[in-house]
Amino acid sequence: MKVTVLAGGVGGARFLRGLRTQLRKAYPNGDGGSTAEVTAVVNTGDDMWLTGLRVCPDLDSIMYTLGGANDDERGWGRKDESERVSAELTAYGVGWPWFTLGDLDLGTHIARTSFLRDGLTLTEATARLTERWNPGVKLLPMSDEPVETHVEIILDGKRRIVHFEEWWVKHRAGVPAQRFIQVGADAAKPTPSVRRAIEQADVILVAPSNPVVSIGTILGVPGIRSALHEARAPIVGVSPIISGAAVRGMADACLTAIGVETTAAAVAKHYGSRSRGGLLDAWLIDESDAASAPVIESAGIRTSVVPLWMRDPDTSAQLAADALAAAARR
Ligand code: GDP
Ligand code: FO1
Ligand code: CA
Repeated sequence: MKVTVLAGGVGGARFLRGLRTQLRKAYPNGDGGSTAEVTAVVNTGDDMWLTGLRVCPDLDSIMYTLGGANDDERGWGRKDESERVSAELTAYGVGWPWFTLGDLDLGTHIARTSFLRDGLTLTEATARLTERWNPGVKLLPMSDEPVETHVEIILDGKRRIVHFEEWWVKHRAGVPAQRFIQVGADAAKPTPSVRRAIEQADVILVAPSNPVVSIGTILGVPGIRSALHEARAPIVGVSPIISGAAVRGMADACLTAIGVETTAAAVAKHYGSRSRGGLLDAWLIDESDAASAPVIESAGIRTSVVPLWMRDPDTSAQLAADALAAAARR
């Protein structure tokens, strides 16, 4: 059984951790692992060059979470982290003073940059980095070409275009976004591994990730949407919105910017039914949103009502089980 998951950072990571647990239970290999193969196609739109290093926030959130090294309280970066190097960089005026690269995390960025400078693709560099963490999931950047999400904002009356992280972290998404721009997307393509993961999957899951700047960015790589449309596997999405709110983080600011309401039904309609040219065959919504099921069904998307809060490893595994069950109900 091959499962392919479209994923952003924190929501993607928690969902993948649950999926890994669930597949070990449902398809045990007798050795604590699973005979099922999971491939994550990960957003790289948050990536940037910073202090001379290539930083890939979503890939790292997933790698650290599956490797048991993530700072789960903060949501990103390494647990037991220190920030001595970052303080030095700030003293030199290098990097973004509002964006902290921890000492252990910097090790990852230095290693990645070293691999890239040796001529490895980002896909190859990611494989080399993840070897050490034994994630039990194959991590694939959505593309080997750089794609960076930039945001148009109006600051002090002036129109400015800033990197997504500047809007997200420095401004805490508090300045309204006028639009998102995927710099480099025109020249980007899905890697052969991403194409294979989509074509050969038995099930495709859309993690409860940011619909605009995580999943939307993946779908913006020319060729990915059509590959998904033609895939033989059912495509099941999990709503990142519960009771009209982004569970963690500021996804509502992204939805507002593209004119989509912050509701499970509006996000489902935004993705669209695959039978009508969109993305989804089925959509999981929370029990608190059960009343919106008929409206989603009438948009041509089968709807399952289940608990969507990933409170801990058990609830995340149950959510993954529910997504797999929805996929089996074709
Ligand atoms: P990011 O790249 O770190 O912002 O992470 P993602 O794009 O993968 O996911 C962020 C989104 O995940 C948030 O905006 C939430 O809407 C969603 N999310 C976080 N925790 C949960 C949860 O427990 N359940 C559900 N259904 N969604 C969640
Ligand atoms: N988020 C913050 O709120 N503040 C930071 O200083 C910060 C540093 C950082 C460094 C490496 C990394 O991989 C992620 C980091 N994040 C930080 C998280 C990141 O900004 C975002 O939450 C994601 O990119 C959104 O997907
Ligand atoms: Ca992200």
